[in-house]
Amino acid sequence: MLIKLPKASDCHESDVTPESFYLSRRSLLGGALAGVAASSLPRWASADEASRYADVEAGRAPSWFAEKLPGTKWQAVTVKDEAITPFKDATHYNNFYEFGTGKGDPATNAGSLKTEPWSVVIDGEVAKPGRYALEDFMNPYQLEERIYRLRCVEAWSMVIPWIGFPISALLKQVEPTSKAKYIRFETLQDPKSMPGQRSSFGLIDWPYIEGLRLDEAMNPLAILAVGMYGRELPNQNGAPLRLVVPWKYGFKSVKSIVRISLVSEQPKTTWQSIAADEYGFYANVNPTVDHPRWTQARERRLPSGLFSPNVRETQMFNGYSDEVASLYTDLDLRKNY
Ligand SMILES: Nc1nc2c(c(=O)[nH]1)N[C@H]1C(S)=C(S)[C@@H](COP(=O)(O)O)O[C@H]1N2
Ligand SMILES: [Mo]
Repeated sequence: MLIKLPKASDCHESDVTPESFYLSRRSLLGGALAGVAASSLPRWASADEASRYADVEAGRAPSWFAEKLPGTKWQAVTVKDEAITPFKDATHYNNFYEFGTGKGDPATNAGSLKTEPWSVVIDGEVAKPGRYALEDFMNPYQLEERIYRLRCVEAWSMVIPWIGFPISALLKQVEPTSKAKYIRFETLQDPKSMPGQRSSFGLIDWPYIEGLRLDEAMNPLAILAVGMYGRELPNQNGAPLRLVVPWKYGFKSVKSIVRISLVSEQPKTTWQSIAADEYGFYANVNPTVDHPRWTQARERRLPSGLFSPNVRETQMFNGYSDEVASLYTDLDLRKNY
């Protein structure tokens, strides 16, 4: 069992957070910051949250987020015995082609993304369609911290402490009709703020589209995230709202979502449209089915350098078999990659 569903008795932050990335609340409040005027603290919801992870750059949280954050169910799901990737790596080694194809481009360019105000459209096969301001959209949900592995199809991986809520809770709110079989997610399309969408060499037909089967979306591990490392999402990580499905390759986890549609047919996803023989709809992490250009048997766990590549074996469903394998018993995973 690699996921620890915590009982109060066995939930220790040190289980998932290596010493170097963890400052105890007591040492922070009693030590370095004691006597510092509250107004000079970074804009955290509270000093408590600032102490969860070290070296986290403070952002400008929207007020709805700051108000919700203290009620977060911390470490609702964790990864045992694996270090959390430093914030710096998780925010400076990104794929977000709307801001360029280089790994550093999103960190450099995503400042132009305007995340407030933000609205989300819910449409298609639902009893309650609508367009919601993000703060209203988020109103029904309690935030949970979910510490998940993220495995990119390019064979690198990280461990990221997301903050979000299960998609199953959203589906309960919007009430899919009996015709709804899939859920489709659409990223913002705004060439003015997204330089990658202005590029004339682009092979991508914007906006970026992803999708899940409805039963996959209902799985308790599938979340919509609004934060990470105890703060709101940085723009380069898909602010203000993104999908996180940890048993699938990273490209399924679509960023900066503006539209969520319940549909009866399997949506055509961005990467399928680019190269259907390389990127399938399911995209479950699978060490036994190689990508044409790279093996999926192993991965580089970031931070990874020339002299310490930090290579590890890739696990079936990225280590989440116990939770998700039952979704695929009727599927040939070689054909449905
Ligand atoms: N809209 C959009 N979403 C996207 C991408 C993208 O280019 N555009 N890249 C995907 C890929 S390939 C990966 S690996 C993850 C990376 O998420 P991270 O940068 O937060 O680690 O985002 C995914 N979501
Ligand atoms: Mo990826």
